[in-house]
Amino acid sequence: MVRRALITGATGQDGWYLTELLAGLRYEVYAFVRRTSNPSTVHPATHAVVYGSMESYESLFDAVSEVKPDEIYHLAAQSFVHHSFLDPFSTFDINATGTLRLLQVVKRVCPGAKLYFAGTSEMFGNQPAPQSETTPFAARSPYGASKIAAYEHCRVFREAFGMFVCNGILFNHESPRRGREFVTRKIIDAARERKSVVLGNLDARRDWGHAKDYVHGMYLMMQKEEPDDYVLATGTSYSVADFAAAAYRAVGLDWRDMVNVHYSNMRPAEVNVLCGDASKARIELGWSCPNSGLANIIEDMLNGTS
Ligand code: F7E
Repeated sequence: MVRRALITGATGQDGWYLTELLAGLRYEVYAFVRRTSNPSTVHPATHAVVYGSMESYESLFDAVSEVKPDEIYHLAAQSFVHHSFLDPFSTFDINATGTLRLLQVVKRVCPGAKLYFAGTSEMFGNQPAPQSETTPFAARSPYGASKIAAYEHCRVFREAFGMFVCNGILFNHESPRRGREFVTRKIIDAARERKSVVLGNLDARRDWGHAKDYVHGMYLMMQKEEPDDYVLATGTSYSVADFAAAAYRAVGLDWRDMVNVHYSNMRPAEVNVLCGDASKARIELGWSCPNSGLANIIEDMLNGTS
């Protein structure tokens, strides 16, 4: 029997690598995308595109009814933290209410399907590192708050209705397909062109992994008999300044000559240090992150090889 996977947010970085992985495992992959999406961002291994948006219950209902997926990977989100301060309403509608719409559709149409929810380390806010599945949430942005609301609904549907819903709590993960608004891509694009870059907070520390490793973790979570929550992280954090220094060094430049700071890139509230403990995923899923060293991520992003 061919397994069918439906991916919301299929046009993003993770959707690309997940489609590649699942199609390679002989899944029929269905991409749930907005009509306004650029067709070139849909992976060519996609079996079919179904149009809709997280804001529309009806479009979700139609998509899930048509595809009847075995596995649903719910990656769609307004994922840019900075933007969430400027537009908290659409962030909440897409990320929190959108997830609730999907949960309700799955409950009605195919309650036996497995569902993966893309939770995030932003839910931890400034809780002391290392953060794990037992660390309490304390969001610092409308984005983080919207993801906590979605996460809680996933947990409630799992407990109340016995649905198979996994929550991945993923720390930052990057690749050549990372969106241009995120700091790693911004630095890499500038370094590749040997140009200077204007950034915000250089002291923030992030636990950066490679998206390829993280989509594999999503898949592993969905192969378990019982749904659960898992942190995916490398366990090492670097500052934004560290990342800039390493990226410019890789092209033979000194970051101190190339990086300027402007307050417009600062956030009203910052998450200072994210560094995850992924022991549970390593032990229970056999997950590892071989592509995730900082040097490898920078090389891969500079060369745009994958
Ligand atoms: O910022 C600082 C910024 O926008 C990283 C999303 O995938 O990962 C991502 O969220 C850090 C922050 O990612 C600039 O203040 C300095 O401390 O690349 P970012 P993020 O906010 O960590 C989590 C896990 C998600 O779930 C999100 O969806 O870098 N920073 N200067 C800057 N950030 C940006 N974007 N631009 C700057 O100029």
